[in-house]
Amino acid sequence: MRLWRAVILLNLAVGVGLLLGWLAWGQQIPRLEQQLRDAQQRVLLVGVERTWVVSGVVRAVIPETQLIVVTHEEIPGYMPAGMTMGFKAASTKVLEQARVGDVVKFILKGVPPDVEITDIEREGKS
Ligand SMILES: [Cu+2]
Repeated sequence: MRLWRAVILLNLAVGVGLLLGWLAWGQQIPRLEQQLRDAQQRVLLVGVERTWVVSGVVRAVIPETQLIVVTHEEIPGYMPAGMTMGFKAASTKVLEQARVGDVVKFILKGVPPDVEITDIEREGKS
């Protein structure tokens, strides 16, 4: 066999090997990256400021303590769904936007457990 034939065959073998390797492993990378992102979403990093967009229903508004009591959906990495609890409103404006019985989406922001509602938006009536 001539040398150039051996070189071409070797290159082809390496090329096929790389292709098979990419097919086997390379295509897993996007899936692994997605899993990593999901896991990071679920882990509560202590001492790190977090922001969540949370759905819920307003149950009470307590101006004296600046609290909005809501039954909320899951807050990933922080709280399960179905809890009814009070969150501090970041401002009087936010507090005034909350009405008992409203179905809302709100922004919860802070370093857990020191979190507060920085914005609230009405989506409907329960
Ligand atoms: Cu809760």
